[in-house]
Amino acid sequence: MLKYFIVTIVLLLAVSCVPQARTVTVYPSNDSFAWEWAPSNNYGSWSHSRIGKRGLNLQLDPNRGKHVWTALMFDLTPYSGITIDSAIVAVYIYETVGTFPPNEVWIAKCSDDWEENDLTWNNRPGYHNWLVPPAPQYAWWTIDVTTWAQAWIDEAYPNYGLWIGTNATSVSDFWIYTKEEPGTEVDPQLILYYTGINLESSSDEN
Ligand SMILES: [Ca+2]
Repeated sequence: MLKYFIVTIVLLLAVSCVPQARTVTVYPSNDSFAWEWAPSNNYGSWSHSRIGKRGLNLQLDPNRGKHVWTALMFDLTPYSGITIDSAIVAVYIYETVGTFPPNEVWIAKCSDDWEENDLTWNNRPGYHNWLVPPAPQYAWWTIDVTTWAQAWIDEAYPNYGLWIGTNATSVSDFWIYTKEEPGTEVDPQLILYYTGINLESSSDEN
């Protein structure tokens, strides 16, 4: 009997030491949008954010809208030292105007710091960008940011967050929730996939 007990304990220890594939979900520490139409306005406390090209009133807008970009920042300092297998940004698109402009929407690392209650179009940070896959409607839009997330964790690149924006010429408008939306079910997320010990997800304080 004792032999079986010892064998069981050894097997349990062996299994617990095998690295396991895990995920951790990080919610934004800052989120907002910047709108070329109202370039000195701040939207950091709003419960939604936007990506597109839109005016206040399409029929009255001689320029057929102005660009609007979403800014997201995720605090990764609790995860210092880990090596991730991959990372995705996920935002829930709950409203759309127009069609997603192919090859004109991008995700970008912000090149300077910003705060959600201060960000405007006029003071927006610069960016280093790449194009992203088309967004769905009324569904999660996921974008691979593995390389950037590992660089932020390693502090190889300053973590000033990212933009999701467009330089599209056609009118479109994609709406997502922000961390100000109650609960976390539809908040923007950075999901880290890694192998190792269990880590705690962040909260959004709302
Ligand atoms: Ca916000």
